[in-house]
Amino acid sequence: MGLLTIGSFAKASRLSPKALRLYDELGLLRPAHVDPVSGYRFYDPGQLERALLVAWLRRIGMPLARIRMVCELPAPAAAGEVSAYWSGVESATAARRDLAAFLIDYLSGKDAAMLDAHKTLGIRYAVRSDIGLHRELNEDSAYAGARLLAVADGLGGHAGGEVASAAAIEALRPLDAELPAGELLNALEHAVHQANDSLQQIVQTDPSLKGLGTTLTAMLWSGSQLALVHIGDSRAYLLRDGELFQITHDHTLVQTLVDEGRITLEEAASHPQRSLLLRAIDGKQSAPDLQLHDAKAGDRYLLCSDGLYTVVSADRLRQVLSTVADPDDVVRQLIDLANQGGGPDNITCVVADVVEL
Ligand SMILES: [Mn+2]
Repeated sequence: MGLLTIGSFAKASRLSPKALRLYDELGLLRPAHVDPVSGYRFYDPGQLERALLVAWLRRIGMPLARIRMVCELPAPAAAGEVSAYWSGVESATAARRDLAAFLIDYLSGKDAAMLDAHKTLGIRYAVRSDIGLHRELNEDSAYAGARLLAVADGLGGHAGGEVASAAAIEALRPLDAELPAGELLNALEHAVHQANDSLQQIVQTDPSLKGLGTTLTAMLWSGSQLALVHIGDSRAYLLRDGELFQITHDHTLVQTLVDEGRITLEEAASHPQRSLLLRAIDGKQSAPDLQLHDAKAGDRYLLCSDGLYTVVSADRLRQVLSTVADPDDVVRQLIDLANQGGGPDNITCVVADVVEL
């Protein structure tokens, strides 16, 4: 079969000639031949598959630069890339859905009515961080105040981890103040960007710290609303009505493999690359997950670094969280459990009870 004109190829691929010209300019799909005199583009029928792939990827909203990358990959790797792109879309959509739900309530006047009803909600909290039994430094940092709770787990070694996690907490600290509920997510996102900027500056000032980074999982309260920001593999859990829910999603390679059905949770626990992070605040770019929740009296939240949950099972966490009343006792017992389990890593826990004052 001979070459197709751009018109016939457009018809066969259901892409417009205008789109085909754009893809050519972007290097996504070069014509098989361009007439040197007329400049007309001609396509090989064998290019149809790639054209369709480009069209499908466009339809799911993938940016052109990423499409170019996917097109160059062998099929299994391309499948993984599409899957990763789509989880990103879903988590961004979830954050927007929560914000939209909040705005609907807010604009319907529900929030004004609830403000009074919930003025009496507050939190009782405790925080504890422990070096564990095998590390020379504690690279975790944490914060707990009346409106802000945060855990950060630094990475990078050579004291870089400590510096990074402390910088993330420093960027958040000013948020522990009265904020309107509508500003919680913006404030958290802004603080993450500031943390990212300050890591960038730290590395510029001291290049030996290159490679430093930190996880961050933090919650901010206002009235009956609670906003959560999360990046990396520290976690937030909610204990409600005796059940324990993990409300953050680990940004790790193994979690992605589990999500894609390639390995089981049990295999993830012993995977050689189980600590490999796909996202962190590292001074380059930071794309945190953001969520909004309704606070309810009786809820208990746990924020922790991976030094806790890799050693202490979810069952055991639930048991302690649901039977020990005082947050101070809870964090102490959880850290003891992690150390009894070998304490391979730094362990940091923040526990907060939502209470009627
Ligand atoms: Mn850790």
